[in-house]
Amino acid sequence: MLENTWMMSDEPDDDNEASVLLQTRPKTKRPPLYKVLLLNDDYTPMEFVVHVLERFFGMTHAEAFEIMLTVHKKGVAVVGVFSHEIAETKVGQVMDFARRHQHPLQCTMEREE
Ligand code: TYC
Repeated sequence: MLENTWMMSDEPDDDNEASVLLQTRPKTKRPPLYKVLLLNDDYTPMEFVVHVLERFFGMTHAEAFEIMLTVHKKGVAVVGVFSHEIAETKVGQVMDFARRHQHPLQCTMEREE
């Protein structure tokens, strides 16, 4: 690190010339992505879920029906993968829309590994 003994600092020294030169690979880490999940329940009408998937996730009727059935049978399905901000917006839109129509539909997000 070529740090003089009189520096006595425990902090990483980014401004140290040797450290900068040793940084061969630029840090270009991409931001994490988030899965938006739709959860099954016993009360939300199937047609409502299909409508949600068409309206907020841009699916065709056939795509939306297929995903709705997957959630109905398996309990949960990923309905899209987005940046943190977009995922939060989608979850908010779905939760708002479901609440306004008094359906217990649940939508959540989860960081993708
Ligand atoms: N299980 C619901 C019913 O039988 C349908 C449903 C599907 C509800 C998907 C929620 O995310 C859901 N009416």
